[in-house]
Amino acid sequence: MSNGVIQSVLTEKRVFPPFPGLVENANLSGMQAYEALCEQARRDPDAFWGQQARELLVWSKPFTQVLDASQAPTYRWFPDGELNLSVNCLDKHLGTPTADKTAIVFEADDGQVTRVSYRELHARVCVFANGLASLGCKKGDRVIIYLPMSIEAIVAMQACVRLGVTHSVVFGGFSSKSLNERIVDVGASLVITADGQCRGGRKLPLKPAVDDALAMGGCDAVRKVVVYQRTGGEVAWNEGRDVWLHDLLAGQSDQCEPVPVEAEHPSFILYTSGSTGKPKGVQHASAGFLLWALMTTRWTFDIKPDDVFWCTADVGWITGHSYIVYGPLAAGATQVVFEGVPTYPNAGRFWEMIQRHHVSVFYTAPTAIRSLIKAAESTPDVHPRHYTLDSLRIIGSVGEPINPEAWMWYYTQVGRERCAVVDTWWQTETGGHMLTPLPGVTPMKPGSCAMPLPGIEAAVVDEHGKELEAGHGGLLVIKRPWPGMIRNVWGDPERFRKSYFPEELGGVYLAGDSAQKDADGYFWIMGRVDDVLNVSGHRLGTMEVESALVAHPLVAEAAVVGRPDDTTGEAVVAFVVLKRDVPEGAEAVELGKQLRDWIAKEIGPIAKPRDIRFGENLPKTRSGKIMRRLLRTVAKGESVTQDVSTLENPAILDQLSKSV
Ligand code: 6R9
Repeated sequence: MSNGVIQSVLTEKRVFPPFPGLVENANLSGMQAYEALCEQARRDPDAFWGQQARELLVWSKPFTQVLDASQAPTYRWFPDGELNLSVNCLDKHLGTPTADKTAIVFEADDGQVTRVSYRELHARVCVFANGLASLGCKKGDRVIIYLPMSIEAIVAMQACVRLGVTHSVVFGGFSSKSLNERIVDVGASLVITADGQCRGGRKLPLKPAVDDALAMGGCDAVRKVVVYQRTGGEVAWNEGRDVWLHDLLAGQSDQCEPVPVEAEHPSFILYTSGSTGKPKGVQHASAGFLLWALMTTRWTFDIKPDDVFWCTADVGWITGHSYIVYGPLAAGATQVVFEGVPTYPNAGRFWEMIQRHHVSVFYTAPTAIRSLIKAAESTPDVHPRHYTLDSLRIIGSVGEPINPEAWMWYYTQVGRERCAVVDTWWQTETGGHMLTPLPGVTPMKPGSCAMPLPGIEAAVVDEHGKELEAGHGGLLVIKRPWPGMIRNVWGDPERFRKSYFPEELGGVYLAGDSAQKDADGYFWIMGRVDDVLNVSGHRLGTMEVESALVAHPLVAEAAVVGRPDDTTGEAVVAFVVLKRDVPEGAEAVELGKQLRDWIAKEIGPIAKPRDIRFGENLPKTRSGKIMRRLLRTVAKGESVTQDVSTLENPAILDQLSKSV
């Protein structure tokens, strides 16, 4: 994957100018306006961010200082201001025409559609917040949300921030073990979950994972488990601890006084993989996060009152936080929220939904695009050409590099050569888009995420922090703080500093991606520089998978690497040494299956290795370091041409080249 992208920097010559119709009416219109804004932000950052924060956010106590850098790299934005995020997403629309506009068009897995206006959503959030308050939830508490895609999930998150409660959403695909670790790490006092979820025509249980997670220990702070009834399936019930959501909400008032919080109050903690075995709890602030989510929603998606926006992400990921729960609501947009999967009842589901709901701004991931390309090739009936996609004007991509071929298909087959393609580069830690083309500004190059947004100073540097010239690959860094940035790794300020502001780079934010700039100033992302894989747009630490593997009673040692994959970007390949002889034939297949299921249980199904290779050892240097570079070559099925003279045990490579 990353190789494909590097290649494309050298060969990709196509440039598509922005469409005059989009430029004319854009919220940020024309290259000149963009450059002027960039210049303004560079010249006087405080004035720039201060003005945005005053104009775009509603404050209960106005701030007098824009940036406090005295404790850098812990930057504090608008530190003496106070506000409430749910007021900024909901109450602020109540006295305006937006109040009766549709906020959410929810389409369930089975196709059933529910619409909620801003006024109704506000009432539902108040009822939910009152329910949480009746269970003793208050400002400063942490609540875990483990829910399927639903209106309830959005309401639950908004209800938390209404009370000043810090939410931590755990994606429904994570295992009970992962859930337990997050509950323990945040010190949650409450868990909100559902009996189950509906995906691809099936009903899958969810609550048993919560029951298991709580039984694993360390969760003594959890007083209650609130359960949303979605599937109506049987659930085990813990009297005194478990509460049905409908019982909790019955009779609650639809008015709830919002709790003002300091600008820097942690709005949420979201876990993401890093280069060690333990995921990092990325802590975001309140004001700065919302400001950046809103600014980027307006710029990148060019949201207008009559747009219908659809971001296909799950609220369990940062994309769902910034571009479902916060940005679009603060912008007063109408948005589609989808419960199901892109391939059910068939792989035309996305196109059919765009047609049905007249979606004008669509935002999805390259992995989805690539799998729908494949589907359209094998089953021509689900090709986007069979659907009316005239409503589209902007189509976006996020999560991993989009290869130029997939970009071209998206642009021609979905966008019909009249939509802006916004390839947005950003991270859980950045809170919102950082590098992206803008629909009314930027000529598009397939495979490039173009240029930084105004206020963002991005650069490519070497390992000493020296800025590199165009055409040279290096580390992607952000040179100045911005309001949406990560504030801390929850409970671990040391890790925060070390991971993101390493001393040798001189105080800039280290993204962990490699990139290069071309002669026109366009950025091309080449992939991660750390031991983080990107599988279907999901971050996965190789160490995380390795720790899980060696936790299995039969496993002595394991090394995990990524292999480029046409559909998922990267696939997990695990090299495993057992505490017994190397298995062969049917036994190896059976053990491989056991280990895959084990990983699904330890981390979640997304982390399951595609390929497991057994060997009696791993290739190691004489000093005992595992040679991952060689394993990556072996994983690709290529023959090893690298120098293996430092290898303790070269013969092992042959053994490991055979898949089971
Ligand atoms: C939003 C999100 C972040 C990592 C990031 C990078 C990769 C995301 C990308 C992209 C190339 C893009 N990434 N968007 N790479 N082009 N447009 O995905 O957050 O889950 O934290 O992942 O994803 O490697 O560092 P997160």
